[in-house]
Amino acid sequence: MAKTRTLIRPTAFVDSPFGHDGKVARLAGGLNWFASAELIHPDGRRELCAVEGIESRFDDDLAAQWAALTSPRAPLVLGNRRIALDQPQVMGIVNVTPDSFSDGGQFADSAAAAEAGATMAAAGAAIIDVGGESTRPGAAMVWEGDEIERIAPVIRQLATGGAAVSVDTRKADVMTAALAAGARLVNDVSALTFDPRATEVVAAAAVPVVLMHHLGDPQTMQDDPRYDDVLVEVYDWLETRIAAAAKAGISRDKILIDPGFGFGKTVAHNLALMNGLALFHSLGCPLVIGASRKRTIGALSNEAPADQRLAGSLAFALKAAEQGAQIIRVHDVPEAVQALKVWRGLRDQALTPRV
Ligand code: 8Y7
Repeated sequence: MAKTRTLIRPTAFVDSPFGHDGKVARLAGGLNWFASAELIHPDGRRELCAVEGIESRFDDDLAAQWAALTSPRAPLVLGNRRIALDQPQVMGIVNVTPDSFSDGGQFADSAAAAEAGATMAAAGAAIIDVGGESTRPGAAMVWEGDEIERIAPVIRQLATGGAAVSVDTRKADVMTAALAAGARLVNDVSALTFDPRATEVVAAAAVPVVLMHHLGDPQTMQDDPRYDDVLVEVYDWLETRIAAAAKAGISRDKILIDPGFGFGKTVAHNLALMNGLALFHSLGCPLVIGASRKRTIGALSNEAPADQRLAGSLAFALKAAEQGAQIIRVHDVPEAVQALKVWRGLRDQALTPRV
């Protein structure tokens, strides 16, 4: 894919903006300030630029990227809930599947699954993401009717109890059933590319949607994925998907983006995405990231199995927070919430002017 433009990746994060007027910029209205940006040129060249005076380098396109990068994100409205996006929020995972890779088959029935979701909400998860089809590498497809039967009662019970619920699905009919059951956010790992009717369902319901990058389909996505520059290619792909969704009538302020950790990526690709995550804020959408219990953690820790990847999951959650990710999708909610509260305490201390 030909790259024709320069991108801006925030880097050199500082503890505090105080005393650094004009030398630092605030990332997406959140808790992070940065002193430099890496300009990623079309030929792949990286150029480090101080924030001070960086405007002198801007053409119209870079000025628009900069405005998106440094403007606050509006709160996410899910039914009668408002989720502030000026700080990282936790999305708790409830998989109602017999074969999810890390927690498959853990629930005896829908009441037990809903109970687990309610416990996550009580522990501080802002959103509960309910899914009925495993999208792990090599997973088989699930028939819509089965998927609906698995998730609808769980969503209904959680929504009735007051939780903000998202539905993890790629299928229009499942989205429709989930929205009728009370889900208020669609999390589509195919970014509305899997089911030709999914876009209209989301547009008509006027609910927010997470558009996630992936390469290939779940059956084959881990067969030798290749990129020339994973960060730039995922960025361009998400930008194209945002434009397509907007053209189809989904309001831009209802679009969230996710680089799709583990979806058609090698360990090196995943790490490059995590290190460069702040780049994606110039797309102007809240950023969702899910690395919880994923294989990259095993690859970096002597092949620890999925149920022994909590510490690595927390390391990635903190890295994501540091790069301004607004929503962090996790299995282990109390642990992630605690880690982020400590991170938040550190940020608040640094952001309190000395007296
Ligand atoms: C992600 C996801 C999965 C992710 C978003 C798993 C459904 C595999 N991963 N949704 N879903 N982002 N937005 O490990 O990374 O949970 S399934």
